[in-house]
Amino acid sequence: MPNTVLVTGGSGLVGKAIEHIINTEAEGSRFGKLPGEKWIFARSADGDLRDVEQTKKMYEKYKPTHVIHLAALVGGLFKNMKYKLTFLRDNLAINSNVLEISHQNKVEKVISCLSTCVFPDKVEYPLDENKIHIGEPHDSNFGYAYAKRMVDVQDRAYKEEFGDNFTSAIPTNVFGPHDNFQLEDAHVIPALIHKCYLAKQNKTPFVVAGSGKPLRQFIYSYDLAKLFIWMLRSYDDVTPLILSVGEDEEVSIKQVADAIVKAVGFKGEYTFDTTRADGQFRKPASNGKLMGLVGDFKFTPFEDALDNTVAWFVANYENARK
Ligand code: NAP
Ligand code: GFB
Repeated sequence: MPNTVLVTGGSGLVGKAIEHIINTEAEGSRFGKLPGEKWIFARSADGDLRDVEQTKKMYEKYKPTHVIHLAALVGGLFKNMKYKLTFLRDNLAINSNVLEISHQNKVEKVISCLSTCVFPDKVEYPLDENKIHIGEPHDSNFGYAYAKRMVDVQDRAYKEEFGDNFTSAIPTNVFGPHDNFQLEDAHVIPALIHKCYLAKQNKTPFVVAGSGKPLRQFIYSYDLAKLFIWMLRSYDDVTPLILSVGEDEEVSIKQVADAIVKAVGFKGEYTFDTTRADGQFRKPASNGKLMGLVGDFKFTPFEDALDNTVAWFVANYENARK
C-alpha cells in the first residue's frame, strides 16, 4: 500500500516549503513524491492538536502511514520572551498528542521538529547532537526550548518501550516564502524584511533591534524541505539530527540587515535600537553528522535565498502573514 504522509503544520513556513518541493520535484526523484504516495498538509483548522480528540479525528480522517510533525506555537525572540509558559504548555500538549496518537495508530515513522535553541546556552561549541540535555537553554526561550527537548525524550521512550520509529530534526533559524512577517512576533529575517519594506514605502528610518552583533546560521526553507524528505526516506535513528548550513556560514545580525537593505533597495536612514534585547549571542551548530550521511547536498547561497524571499514578500504583500 502506498504511503500516506501527514505533514502537521503544513500551512506554515516549513510546511509550505515541503509542499512546494513535493509538487515540483519529479516523481521518484531524490526529493520527489513516490509513485502512488499521498501527501496531506494540515493546518490548525483541520484540527487543534492541543486537543487529543481533535488529534484523533485528524488521524481517523487521513490514516497516515508516516508523519512529518511541524505544528507548533512558533515565534521570534520578543514573542518567546513574553509568552514562556504559553510556549511550554501549548507545545507540550501538541507534541504529546501527536506522538501518542501516532503510536496508537501504528504510524510507521514520525519525524518531529526541534530547533537549535534547545541546546544549552553555556556549552563548548560547536553544538552537536550529543549536547542537547547537558545544561540550561538560554533564558529568552526556555519555555519553547524545554517543550522541544521533551520530544527527544518522548521519541526515546516510545522507541524503548514499544519500538516506535520516532525521531527528530534540529534546524537552525529558517527563512523563506510563506513566513510569518508580523513586525513584533516574527523571527529576525521576516521582521526586518517587513520593517525595511515599510521604511522604503513611507520614507522613514529602518530600525534594527539590538546591537546587531549576535551571530546566527540561517537555512533556506526550500533546502530544509529537501532534507526533511531525505530524512523521511533514509534516516531511521532515534537520535535527533541537526539540519543546517555549515558553522562557517554564521552571520551577524548586522550583516543580515545590510543584505536586507540591499535586497529591498532601501536608501534611507538605518539605525540600531540598542534598548531592545540581543537574546542569545550565538548558537553555532555542526552539520558534520548530516553531511556525513546525506553526501552531496548543495545549500542555496544566502543572498540568493534572501533575494527570493524579499521578492516573494513584495509580490504577496497583500496576503502575507503580517
Ligand atoms: P509557522 O510558520 O508559524 O507555522 C506553524 C504551523 O503550525 C502552521 O501550519 C499552524 O497552522 C500550525 N499550528 C500551530 N498551532 C497549531 C495547533 N494548535 N494545532 C494544529 N496546528 C497548529 O512555523 P514554522 O516556522 O513553519 O515552524 C515549523 C516547525 O519548525 C515548528 O515545529 C518550529 O518549532 C520549527 N522551527 C522553526 C524555525 C524557524 O526559524 N521558523 C527554526 C527551527 C525550528 P495555522 O497556519 O492553521 O495556524
Ligand atoms: O530570529 P530571532 O527573533 O530569534 O532574533 P533567536 C535573532 C536576533 O535578531 C536577535 C535580532 O539578536 C535580535 O535582537 N533582531 C534585530 C531582531 N531586529 C529584530 C527584529 O525586528 N525582530 C526580531 N525577532 N529579532 C529564536 C528563539 O531565537 O530562534 C525561538 O527565540 C526559535 O524559540 C527561533 O528557536 C529559531 O534566534 O534569537
